[in-house]
Amino acid sequence: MAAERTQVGIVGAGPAGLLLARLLHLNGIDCMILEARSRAYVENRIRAGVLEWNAVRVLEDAGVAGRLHDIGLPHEGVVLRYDQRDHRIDFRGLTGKHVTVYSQHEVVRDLIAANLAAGVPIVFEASDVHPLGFDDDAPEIAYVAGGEHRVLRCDYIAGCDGFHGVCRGAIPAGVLTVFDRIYPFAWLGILADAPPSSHELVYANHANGFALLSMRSTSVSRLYLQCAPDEDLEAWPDARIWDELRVRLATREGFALTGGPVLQKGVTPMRSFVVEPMQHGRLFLAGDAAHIVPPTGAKGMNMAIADVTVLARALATRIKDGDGERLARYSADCTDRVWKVQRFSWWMTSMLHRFAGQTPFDRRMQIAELDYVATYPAASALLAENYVGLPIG
Ligand code: RFL
Ligand code: PHB
Repeated sequence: MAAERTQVGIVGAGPAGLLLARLLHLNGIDCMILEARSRAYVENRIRAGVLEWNAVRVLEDAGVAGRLHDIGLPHEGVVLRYDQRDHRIDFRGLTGKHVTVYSQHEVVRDLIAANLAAGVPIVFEASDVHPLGFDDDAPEIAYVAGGEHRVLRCDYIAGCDGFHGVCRGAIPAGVLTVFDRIYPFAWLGILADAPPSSHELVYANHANGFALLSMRSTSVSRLYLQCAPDEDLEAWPDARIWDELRVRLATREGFALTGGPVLQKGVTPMRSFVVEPMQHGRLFLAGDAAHIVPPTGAKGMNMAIADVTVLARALATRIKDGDGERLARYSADCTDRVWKVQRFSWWMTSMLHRFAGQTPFDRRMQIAELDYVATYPAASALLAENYVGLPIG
């Protein structure tokens, strides 16, 4: 069996694993990434699209924000649409900050390029990945690559392998406490070759259910419709999707939604999930491996970025200065922020979706809440402050 050695073994080449590797490398720490999928697969996986203000600062400091600033779209507000009327939340005016619309797969491409250029090894298509020995002082990751059984010996393991990865499950039973909420709806999402019909994202609360108008560029739209968790995509030919989007996004002023060829279609389940602690022995969980949020607040990728920013600092202090205090506090430092972001994502989800069994009273409460958020500056600021992102670390 072939054996290799590094300081930090990272499982997963999503935003969390790739950014952690980049930050560790910049701190002079050796690491290696093991990724189950191919490079082409992870570079083309369409997911998130909104970066918080501080997430962009982290990517700038990591030296990977060149393309982000060239082609990313700065957004200084979002629109809440209810009762077929628009109410803009002005991020710039309320917080002095903005968010940036830039696809997650572009972030992934930038990070892969930077890591490979710096000589950080990434093993794509690694199978049978197993983190071992993290309970004591000899962590290692067993895996198979190119048909060969290999073992990566390391000082620390970072579990950045997403919600369906192996690291969380490798922690012995009884160590982790799971907090979980599954929502009784999902999102049917499309990527369309159509210029966005609004300059800013539109979050619409409609009696038929939630709709979101988002974008990936000035020529590609990303749109979502609330649907059933087991929605059959076969029942949604493109024309039906556009018709329903037009109903849910309609305004009294006659909002016109530009359609176009649908490039991709999918159903995203909605879940809030947190495990505590985000660490056991020398194994540290980050990003979706430790927590997921419903996408209504656009927070998943941003939380992954925040976690590994904290983790990279803590590992660097431990490895370079011999001071393990930050590393010991990693989980506590992250979960404090994680729960606030969970609260925001849950609140946005509750305020904007249609719930089965909703009474006319419940519906009026939702509209009153939206109206309060849209019209009282203190309430608008609450949304804006969370949307542009809470401080990291
Ligand atoms: P990822 O991106 O899932 O990466 C994990 C990586 O680990 C690999 N892996 C393994 N590798 C080796 N061995 C194994 N056994 C492995 N098992 C898995 C996987 O192949 C993968 O490459 O997790 P990470 O890095 O924590 O990043 C999290 C984000 O991807 C996620 O939170 C966001 O995409 C969520 N999300 C959004 N987040 C935002 O911040 N803003 C948004 O606007 C936003 N919109 C979204 C979203 C997620 C969506 N979907 C499809 C879930 C919109 C959607 C529709
Ligand atoms: C997206 O563009 O995919 C997106 C934007 C905002 C969200 C969720 C997803 O809240």
